Amino acid sequence: MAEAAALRAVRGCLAAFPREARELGWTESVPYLDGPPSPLEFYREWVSPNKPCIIQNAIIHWPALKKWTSAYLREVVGPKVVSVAVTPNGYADAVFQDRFVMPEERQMPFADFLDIVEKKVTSPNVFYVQKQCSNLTEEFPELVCDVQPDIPWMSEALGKKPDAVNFWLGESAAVTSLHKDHYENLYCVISGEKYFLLHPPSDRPFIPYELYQPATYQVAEDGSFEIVDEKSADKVPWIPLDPLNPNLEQYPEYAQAKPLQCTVRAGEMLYLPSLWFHHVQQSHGCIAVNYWYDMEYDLKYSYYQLLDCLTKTVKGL
Ligand SMILES: O=C(O)CCC(=O)C(=O)O
Repeated sequence: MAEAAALRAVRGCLAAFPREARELGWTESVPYLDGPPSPLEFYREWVSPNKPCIIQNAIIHWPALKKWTSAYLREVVGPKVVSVAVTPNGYADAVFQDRFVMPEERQMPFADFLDIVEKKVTSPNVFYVQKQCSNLTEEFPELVCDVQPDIPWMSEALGKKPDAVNFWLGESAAVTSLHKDHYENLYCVISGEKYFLLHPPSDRPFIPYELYQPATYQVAEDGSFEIVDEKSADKVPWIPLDPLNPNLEQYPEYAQAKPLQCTVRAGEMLYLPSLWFHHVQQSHGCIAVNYWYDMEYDLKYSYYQLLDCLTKTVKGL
């Protein structure tokens, strides 16, 4: 009996925690800075308190903003074979049919990919250059000189260089499902717009996770997609919920979570702090580059682990 009462008390604390954290820390919308901050200021005002912001006038001098037209990209990287995530529905790395399904990683000339994005060639599938793992430097080194290899004030603030610099170009139907990671993420939009839906780490008690069999999309001979299990791989914990259309009958706690939504426009940079949940969409053909700086595995990380562990325990996952 005493144990049941203790469990109820822990559940109550977890349910109250997101609101308490919100009242202390977050605003209703993502604030704007009108220029790049000093390293110390950025660390003190944003990284240390783990708060997102949109920084204007930080990348407007980058040649990429003017140079990265379709014609230029075709000329510089058109013939190159690059990795493109292909899915039938726009969801790569997402829950589908009770599996965690990863995209087909198709190797194709970049110009063929541009033909699809520009609708010169039609395809029923959804294409997204989103390989991560520093695909800007690994797959598109010809483009690095049009941006920067790192963001100097961030590298100075954190005392390190980014672990990865990624290039993103995709169709509007390509969606990145809600997830979180351990990077301090500086997300720079070169052209078009990105649409972010964010939850602070403190919303963890309201965010459902389930364990899923990992699987990959594979194209069959007739061009249709099969979902093929990665049999030897461990199950993957992932968020099944679509925050734009949440199934509140199945996940009633999510009704209490309050997402922040923001649009990041060409020439702007979003600071997306580590451990924040994010769901990402874009305007058709949007191009972006982001910098992943590994987070500090400090007390913030340990507290999040505790919150995660308590949430899983009371939910029985
Ligand atoms: O731009 C996207 O589609 C996803 C970006 C993302 O999830 C990340 O950088 O962690």
